[in-house]
Amino acid sequence: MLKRLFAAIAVVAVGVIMSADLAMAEMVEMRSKPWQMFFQEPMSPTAEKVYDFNVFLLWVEGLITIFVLGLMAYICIKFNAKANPKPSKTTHNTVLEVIWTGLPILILIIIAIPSLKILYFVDKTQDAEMTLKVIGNQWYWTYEYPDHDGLTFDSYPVPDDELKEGQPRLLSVDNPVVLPANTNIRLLLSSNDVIHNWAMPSLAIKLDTTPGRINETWTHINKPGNYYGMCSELCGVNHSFMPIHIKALPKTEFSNWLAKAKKEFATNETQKKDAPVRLAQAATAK
Ligand SMILES: [Cu+2]
Repeated sequence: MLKRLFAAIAVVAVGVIMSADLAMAEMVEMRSKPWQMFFQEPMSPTAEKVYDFNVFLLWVEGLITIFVLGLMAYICIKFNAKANPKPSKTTHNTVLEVIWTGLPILILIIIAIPSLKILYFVDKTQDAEMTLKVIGNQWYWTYEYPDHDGLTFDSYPVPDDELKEGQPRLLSVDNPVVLPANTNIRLLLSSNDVIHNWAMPSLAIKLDTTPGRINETWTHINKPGNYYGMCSELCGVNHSFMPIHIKALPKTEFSNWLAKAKKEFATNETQKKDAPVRLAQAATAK
């Protein structure tokens, strides 16, 4: 009897550990890795298109480079002074000139068509299920959820000496912006002071936040996880201390978070308002 009970407890324990493991495994972590040479894995429909377009461009560039290199090698060998002591005096060749003008135009058109297609795709919000407002400040981000009782909070970087286990340096923030995965999200970007840029490589978002105007784009995060990015417009002394951390949760967990966040940020006094000051001191002390 006791043996059976122990066995049952063991099975349950293993199950709990495995399910916790699974839950952990389901959260992807998107940021650049040491010695990474290529794009981060694309995690939104936009990022997939941008990734594929980049691969296509690399092929075009590669072929052009090989072609030009081949031509130069051919000329160097065939027409050097030794091999070709009596140079030709030819100055014009209509067919050649039409080809070397027409071919680059054709290549540019071939590149422009898919490029414009992606630009329109990125610009148009497809049946947005929710809206997130991103506001740049010197030097932190403010996030607003206009569809959810105007929930709003600030997101400050975590100073080096306060980093917890597993938090990446210069990418971690006190309040990550939490978003639902697999949801069409309209993004409205603006700024309170100078031009910042809200950039998230794995979602292929990189858009200026400009004071006095609203820039719009959208995203659809394919998988729950932690997504890291940073301000990508030189915006002042603490420009490099404006990380962006998106925590993408499954939809049900997102609504749980919303309920909690509405209470937590109701007074909005939990903010560490002195974080930027401490960062500024650290920056000038170095
Ligand atoms: Cu900035």
